[in-house]
Amino acid sequence: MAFERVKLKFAFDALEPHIDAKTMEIHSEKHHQGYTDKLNTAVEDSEWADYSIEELLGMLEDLPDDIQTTVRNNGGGFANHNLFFSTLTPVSSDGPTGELKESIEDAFDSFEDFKEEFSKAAAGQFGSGWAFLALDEEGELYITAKPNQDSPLMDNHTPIMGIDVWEHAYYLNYQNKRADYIEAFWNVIDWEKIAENFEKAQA
Ligand code: MN3
Repeated sequence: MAFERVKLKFAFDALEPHIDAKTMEIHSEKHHQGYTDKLNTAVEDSEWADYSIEELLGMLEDLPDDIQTTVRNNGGGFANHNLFFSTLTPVSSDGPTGELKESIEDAFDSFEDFKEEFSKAAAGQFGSGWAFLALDEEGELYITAKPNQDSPLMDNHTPIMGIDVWEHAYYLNYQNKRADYIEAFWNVIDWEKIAENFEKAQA
């Protein structure tokens, strides 16, 4: 079965003024769709189409040379944007609660410290890429930045939250001011969905 991208649960303009409608539309309908289409084209009619995206990205070096780079870039883009778009919401709460909150405080001392470290990773990623909150093989939370469309899935870790810092994610509204976009991102995070990702990753 072909890979299908996560669709937005809200209107393109629902995240304004934090993320503008045009950016959401192009990002979701064009960029994310483009990664998805290219991933599907690369694996169609092959045994690789039967694997999950998590499996494919976790075994990149086992893939044939002629599709490895395409799966890395477009499979990575497919997975990263599924995570990104599924964890955005127009009705964001102040932050995590319950077990996720406790685990974040255990790992980063406080939610404020976590926020600061995550924002710093996103701001510090040179050029196009992402910052993630992920679980390692021990189930420990950590923050990492990755270039291009690379993902913690490529280390067989599980990302539960991510911010896209490619210019296509913010340039229309923020131009060169990536820090302002990162600051605005904290207003549109779906903490319930991230808690759900956290729970699944631990299982
Ligand atoms: Mn993007």
